[in-house]
Amino acid sequence: RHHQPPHIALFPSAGMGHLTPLLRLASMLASRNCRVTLITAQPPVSTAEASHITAFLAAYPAINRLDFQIVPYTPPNAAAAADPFALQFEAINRSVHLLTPTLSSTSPPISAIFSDIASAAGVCQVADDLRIPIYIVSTTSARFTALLPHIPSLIAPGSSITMAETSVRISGLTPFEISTLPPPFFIPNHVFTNTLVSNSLAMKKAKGILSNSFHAFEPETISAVNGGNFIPDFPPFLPIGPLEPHKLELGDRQPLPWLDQQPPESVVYVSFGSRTAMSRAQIRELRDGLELIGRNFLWVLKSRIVDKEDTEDIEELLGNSFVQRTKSKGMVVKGWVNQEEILSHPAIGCFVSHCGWNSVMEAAARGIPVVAWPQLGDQMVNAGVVETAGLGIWEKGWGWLGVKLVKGEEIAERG
Ligand code: BUP
Repeated sequence: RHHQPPHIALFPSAGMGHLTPLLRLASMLASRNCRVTLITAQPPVSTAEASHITAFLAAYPAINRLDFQIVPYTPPNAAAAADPFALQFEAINRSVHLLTPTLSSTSPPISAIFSDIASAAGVCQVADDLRIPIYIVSTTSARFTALLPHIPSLIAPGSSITMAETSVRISGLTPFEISTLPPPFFIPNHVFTNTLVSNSLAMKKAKGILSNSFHAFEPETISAVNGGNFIPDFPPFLPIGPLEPHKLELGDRQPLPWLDQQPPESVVYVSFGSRTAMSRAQIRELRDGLELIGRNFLWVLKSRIVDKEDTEDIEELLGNSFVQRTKSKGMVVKGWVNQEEILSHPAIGCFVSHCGWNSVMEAAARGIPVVAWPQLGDQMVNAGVVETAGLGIWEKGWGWLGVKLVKGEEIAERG
């Protein structure tokens, strides 16, 4: 009997931290005898997402593209409007049911949907309507993923979070310090938390949770989640990381010839991911810290959350004299670089990272030591994982983005 290859539809949510693992999975499935349809929410938040989707589909012509127009979401709460990515998560979740008719008429029929965890609630409904299995792709650490199904009860009145305990206990896991949990958990009705709650409730309906992590990196969590005593009927947790890189050559290539001229393991690579914008004052302290440390550095500088608004040039942000003084020691770039290629370069000695989970796995895959400086969301929990796994160090006193100005001297002490 002739078997049709499975037809997998993948649904990434907003932001490069979400698109990247889903594109990697799409390329892995396409190279393993699957038909693949990539569903892309339009319009995306950032230019980086738009250009990666276009380049990816050009590099993998066998993958089908299914564009999906979403209805924008305006939150009732003005503070929540600050993060365009969180708004897009919510907008996607609210619009995604509109996909059902399109997906039900796809030929050959869709065999399963792989959904980003950030859109799991909406996509789960679509999978239910189509009577096909859903696999949830976790875009964060196994440890943060293990926290997710507990969030609805954690933020309920009278729970340990609201009773001002210092830590949260979950069976089989090292307690979570409350100070390391995302600050929006403590703001009632915050859009980030609301989206997370509905997505976490969808987790039990998945056939499996695919994770970009691996057993040796998070043994405690992975054993606990799959051990049978975690949550009744919790789906299998499938650690398949670090995900294989896809073949896209996007990004500013100027760091590479410069790296070629640096001694092995001499360069500190500094990047806080695609959606962290430090204040001007913090950027200047980091600049002073790097100069005091005196090591070679490669710094990917961002001053706005969304890339298309990030128009100030390097000299405006750092001052002309810094750029001149450090010409022989360092390189500062604005705009997209190919981080995987940079981390694979022998000149890289360590990575000052916000601990976005893709960055952590890219460093782990290459054994690059990490200096963790988490800024937002899941990143403190991820930084704890980095420390426990022995990949890096974390100065906890530096706190969340914008809460405290970390002085250049303090940064230099870590050098
Ligand atoms: Br910036 C930047 N080049 O210039 P994370 C990022 N990346 O290749 P984030 C580049 O984007 P969330 C650049 O290698 C990683 O694969 C990087 O994902 C790549 O952090 C990805 O590390 C960024 O998870 O997302 O962007 O803050 O907060 O959603 O984890």
